[in-house]
Amino acid sequence: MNAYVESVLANVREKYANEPEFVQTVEEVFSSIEPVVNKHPEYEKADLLNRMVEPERMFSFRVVWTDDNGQVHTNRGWRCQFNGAIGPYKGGLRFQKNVYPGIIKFLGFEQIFKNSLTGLPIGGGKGGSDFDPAGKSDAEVMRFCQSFMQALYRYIGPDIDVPAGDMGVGGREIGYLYGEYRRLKGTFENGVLTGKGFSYGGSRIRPEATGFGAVYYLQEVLKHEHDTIEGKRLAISGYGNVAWGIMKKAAELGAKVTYFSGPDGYIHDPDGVTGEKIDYILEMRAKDPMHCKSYADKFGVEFVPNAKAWGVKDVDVYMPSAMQNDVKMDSAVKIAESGVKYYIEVANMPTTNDALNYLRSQKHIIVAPSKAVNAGGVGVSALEMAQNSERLVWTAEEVDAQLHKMMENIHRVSAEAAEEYGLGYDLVAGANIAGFQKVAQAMMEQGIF
Ligand code: 2IT
Repeated sequence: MNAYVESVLANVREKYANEPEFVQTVEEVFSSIEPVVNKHPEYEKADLLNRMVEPERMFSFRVVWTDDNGQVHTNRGWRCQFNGAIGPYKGGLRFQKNVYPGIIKFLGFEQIFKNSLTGLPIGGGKGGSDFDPAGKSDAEVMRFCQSFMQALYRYIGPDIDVPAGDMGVGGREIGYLYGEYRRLKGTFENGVLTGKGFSYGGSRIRPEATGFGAVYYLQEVLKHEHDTIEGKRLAISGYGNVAWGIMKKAAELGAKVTYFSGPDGYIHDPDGVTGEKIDYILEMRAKDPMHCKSYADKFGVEFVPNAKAWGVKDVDVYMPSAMQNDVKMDSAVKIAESGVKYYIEVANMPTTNDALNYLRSQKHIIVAPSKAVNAGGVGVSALEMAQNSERLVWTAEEVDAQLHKMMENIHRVSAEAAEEYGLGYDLVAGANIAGFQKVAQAMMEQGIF
């Protein structure tokens, strides 16, 4: 181990012992970039790595809202402006009961390297709240979003920090957030948020972008292996927006999602989620984000309660697409034993570090990291920003073509970075190295701060 990297990791482990998800992502990224640090001794003198793990700015705020019965509630909100070296801070907002600074920081740290990989000028940021959207009425969500934006609006802007959605924040929430921003600022600065509705500056393909991008990335991996997507059976987790995009693009390209899951268990649909079933996914998600069993009832397929599909053998690709630390060591062992060749991470940090390293050590498995695979989402967000600043609207075909090119590039630069450092076809290390190099160079060139 490089002594400088080792000392930074020790520092992070000690200082942030109460933020385990953040420690986990720093360990994951920095274990890959050792060869780069070996090659650049000047990084230590500039203390580049300790600077990188400290957000440029992070703040918390009070979010007070009134429910439909007149009861007042107080939640916490955060925004982490992690690294702005290559562009305005960019990253989603997560509204979920379990959100605390460790979650915001892990997501923000991942976002730095992911955004760098897109090749577009966006820095890394993330935000959110411990607000629990479950069971809230539209009016309650609106009041919450308005209050959230009242606290945040002074600190964001199209050239400052551009939030978007993440778990618990979709088109509806972005609409309320943007409405409040516009009302408070008195300007039509729609480049301040992405994931907007099309009627007020949203981009075509943004709702599909993360899922579509993941499938385009998968195609690049398959191409590398002289294989094709045609006929491939995919086991994914989750049934949210990202899962929906994967289902749609997979079906379009002659592949199919045969397993997916929710918090209540998993669905096995051997015919694949296609046609009207894809539309039903959206409907089911909007109605009940906690249960997917109704899909099995409606379409007469198997539902296995309280279980995940990790380890099933009748698939070709695994794509964890639900949430962080979804795949732990026990699942990783089952995945390896299943004989499936492709393990393509989609959700942010879906694999614990021990499980990820175990899978990477299996010769018969190709592992692709989420920060590359899911980068199409934020990549199209950057295209939305470009359209907003141009005051233009691009067609779905134009956006999709750019997304496709972006994913090819991300795969290529990752593979090349790994190759350059003698690591073979290591997409995990390659993505970390490629993402890191650009940010490191920008920070070195901009002086010490
Ligand atoms: O994790 C992510 O990349 C996102 N939630 C999307 C961020 C964005 O700014 O579109």
